[in-house]
Amino acid sequence: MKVQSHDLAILGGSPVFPESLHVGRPNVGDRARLLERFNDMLDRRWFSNNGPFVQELEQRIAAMVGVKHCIAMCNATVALEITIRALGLTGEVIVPSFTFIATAHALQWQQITPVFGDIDPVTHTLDPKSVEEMITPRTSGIIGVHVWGQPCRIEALQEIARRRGLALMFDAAHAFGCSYHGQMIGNFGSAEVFSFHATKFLNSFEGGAVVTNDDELASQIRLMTNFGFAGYDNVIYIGTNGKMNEAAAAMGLTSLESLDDVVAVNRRHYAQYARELNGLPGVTMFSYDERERCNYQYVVLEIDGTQAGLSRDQLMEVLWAENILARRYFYPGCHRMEPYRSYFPHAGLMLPETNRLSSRVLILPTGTAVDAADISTVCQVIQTALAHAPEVQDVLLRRVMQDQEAAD
Ligand code: T4K
Repeated sequence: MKVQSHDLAILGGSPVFPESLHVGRPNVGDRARLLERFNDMLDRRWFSNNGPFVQELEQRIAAMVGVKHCIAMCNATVALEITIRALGLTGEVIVPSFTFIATAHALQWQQITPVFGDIDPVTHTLDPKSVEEMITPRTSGIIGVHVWGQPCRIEALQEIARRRGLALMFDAAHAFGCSYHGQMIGNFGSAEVFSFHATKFLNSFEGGAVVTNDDELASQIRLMTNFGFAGYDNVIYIGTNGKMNEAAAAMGLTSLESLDDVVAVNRRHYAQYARELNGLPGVTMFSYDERERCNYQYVVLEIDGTQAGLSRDQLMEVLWAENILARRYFYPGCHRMEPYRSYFPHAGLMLPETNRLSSRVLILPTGTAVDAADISTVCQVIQTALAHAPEVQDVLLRRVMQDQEAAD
């Protein structure tokens, strides 16, 4: 299908997709196997509290990542909260602002101040130089985020943490199945946290896990995840309820079994996007290191509005008009969301790269819910819109003026 300028919905045509094309559609895996597992679970009448599926999932993840301990949890946000607490973090902790809000909230939720470091424009992860600048006497730790599954500058962060006596952990929500210098993500810092949310590479509907090689930390986290119970009627620690249930673990196991297929699809889509968008002025695709293992779960564009002729937000309007629901992760940055915006109104002055990237980044649909024809259509919409940027600009500016008049 060739998309001409008069076909563009923003210029009066009909949307190319009659139904929404989402970023983050879950991968389903082997449905029959999942239902079989649900039946087993129902027959067993064991639905939660360290059931056999949870134990199997933990063992298989630990083996795949090559870590000593895996503690499955209800989601990555609670997993972050528990890990932060188990590590004894207090005062201030340095995190990127360019992350999902959960990274910052997991700290603030327990009265620890997230101090936002800037990012490296190449890796989109914490810039070690900025981390150094943010350290104060109140700093107790650093949380690096492997955004898009792209590993942080791990050695540099390790070196700072060691030299300054700080704890180091990683939010690896995006990075299941990824490696750094040949070693699987999950082995770095004191602990790493994966997300198995529906939109993630490995999905358990909702879920997450903490992985660590530290025996003591692992047993503390396990206790905290189950109210501090060390056996019936015996609470030996403060805890919460972070448990993964059996239905989630059944989905997690089924998803784990289809990961090779999912990564093959993601990789093919990533290569197709790279090919079909290649050479478009002002459009750069985030590229993954082919020497490492990678899940290719995110297709990330960076739009330079001056060169492209349309800003990221304008291009997004074009795509949404076609029912292509591209996303602006992680706009506008945690520091410009509440409560941080009110707490630290000037934080942005220290975050030029975060501000720049969050105004330029656009995530496109991938995964098993889209096919090669969908991707070609998405790419053609982008090409046609940019080739007719002045007309598109005109329509969008007129819309803004009309909206303003209506508001006055
Ligand atoms: N750290 C980082 C770096 C993270 O990115 C995240 C989560 C976390 C920590 C916390 O992990 P969890 O506590 O969630 O385990 C989505 C996800 O909800 C969120 O898990 C994820 N990061 C973030 C990057 O993306 P939203 O605000 O985009 O959610 P939502 O509901 O708009 O879903 C995204 C898209 O997926 C939609 O376009 C629709 C589609 N979708 C979603 C669901 C749930 C489906 O098609 N089917 C579905 O079942 O945050």
